[in-house]
Amino acid sequence: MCRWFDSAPGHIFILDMKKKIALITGITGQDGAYLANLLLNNNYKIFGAYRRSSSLNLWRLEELGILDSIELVSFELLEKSNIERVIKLINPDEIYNLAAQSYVGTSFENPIYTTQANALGALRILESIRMINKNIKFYQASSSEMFGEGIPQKLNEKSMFHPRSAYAVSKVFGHQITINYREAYGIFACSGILFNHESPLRGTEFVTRKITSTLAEIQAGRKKTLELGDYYAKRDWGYAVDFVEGIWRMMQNDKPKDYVLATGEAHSVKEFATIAARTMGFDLIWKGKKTNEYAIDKNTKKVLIKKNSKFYRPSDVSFLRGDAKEAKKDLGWKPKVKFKELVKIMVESDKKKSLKGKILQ
Ligand code: NDP
Ligand code: GDR
Repeated sequence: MCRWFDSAPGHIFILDMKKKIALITGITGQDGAYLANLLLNNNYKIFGAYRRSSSLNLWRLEELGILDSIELVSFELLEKSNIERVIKLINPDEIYNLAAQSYVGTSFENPIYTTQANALGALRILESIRMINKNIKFYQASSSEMFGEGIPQKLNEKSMFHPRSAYAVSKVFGHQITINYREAYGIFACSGILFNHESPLRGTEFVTRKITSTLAEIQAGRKKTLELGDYYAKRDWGYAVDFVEGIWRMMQNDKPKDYVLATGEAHSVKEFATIAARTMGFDLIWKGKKTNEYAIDKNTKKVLIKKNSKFYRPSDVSFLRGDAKEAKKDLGWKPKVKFKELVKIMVESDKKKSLKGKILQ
C-alpha cells in the first residue's frame, strides 16, 4: 500500500533530517514517475502531488515499483489555498512542477482550462514560494512547443518563441513568469525547455505510444487499424529516462538557469510508425498519394495504417529539432538513447504487455 499524506492543518510528521525533500507535481504522469524513481535513488524523501479523481491512476508508479516509497499528497493546480497548505506543511527543498494539461490537441478544445492549469498554475506555485519560503528551489516544465513553427535550424535557449496552440502559449507564460520570479525575488527558479521525450510510460494519446500500443493490439487481434493525422510532422524524440536526469541536474546547478534538452535529431511520424511496425513484426507496404496515403500488411494485404483528418490540429508545428549544447557544457548532460533504440524499447514493452493480455494504458 502507498502512503497518503494528510495536508489538513495540525498534521505532524517526522522526517529523516539528512534527506532532501522534493515535492513533485504531476506524480501520476510519465515524467513524475521517472523523476521520482531517480530522486529516490539519490536518497530524497518524495512527496508526490496528485489531483483527486474518482479512480486515481497510479499504474506508472506501480510499474516502477516505487508506489510504497512515495508520500502522496492531494494537490490541485487551480486551487491556490491547497497549494499553499501543501507547501507550508511539507516545506520542501525542491519543487518540480511537472503537472499540466499536457496534451496539445486538447488545448484547442479547452484553451481556458489549459491556461488556468499550465500558466496560472505555475504562477500560483511561484507566488506561494515567494510568500512562504524563498529558499525553496523551483523547476518549471517548459516545452519545445513554445518555439512553434518553421525554423529549420536547431533550436536553443536563445531561439524566438512563436507558440501555435493554447498549450504552447500557456507554457510561454509559465516560462517567462519563472524567469521573472528568479529576477525579481532571487528565487532559485529554472525551466527546462524539453523536446518530446517518450517511453513505455507515455500516455497512449501521444503519437509515439499511440503507434506502439495500437500496433501491439492489432498484432494481438484486438484492433484492426492504426489511424493517424499528419504523417509528416517531425519531432526530436528522446527517452524520458534520460530527460529526467537533465531536469534533476538543472536543479543541482550552481546558479538557476534555463536549458534546452533534446537529442538533435528530427524524425517524422511516418518514420516512427514504419520502424515500429517492422520491429513489431509487420511487413509494411506504403501506398497512395499524400492526401490518401496508407500502409498495408504485405502478408495479409489488410490496411494497417491510414489517415484520419480528425487527428489534425487547427494549427500544428511541423518540425522541431533542438540543440542541447548548453546543457552538455554546464551540466554534463547528453541523451544516451537514440531514436531507433527508443522505438524498440517502446515496441517491445507494448508487445510484451499485450501478449500477457494486459490493458495498454
Ligand atoms: P503527463 O500528461 O504524463 O502528466 C501530466 C501530469 O499532470 C499528470 O500527473 C496529471 O494528473 C497532472 N495534472 C494535470 N492537470 C492537473 C491539475 N489541474 N492539478 C494537478 N495535477 C494535474 O505529462 P508528462 O509527464 O509527459 O510531462 C510532464 C510535464 O512536462 C508537463 O508539464 C508537460 O507539459 C511538460 N513537457 C512534456 C514533454 C514530453 O515530451 N513529455 C516535453 C516538454 C514539456 P492525472 O494523472 O490526474 O491526469
Ligand atoms: P506534441 O506530441 O503535440 O509534440 O506534444 P504528440 O505526440 O501529441 O504529437 C506529435 C506530432 O504528431 C502529430 N500527429 C499525431 N499526434 C497525435 N497525438 N495523434 C495522432 O494520431 C497524430 N498523427 C500525427 C501531431 O499533429 C504532432 O505534430 C508533446 C506533449 O508531451 C507536450 O506536453 C510537450 O510539451 C511536447 O510534446 C514537447
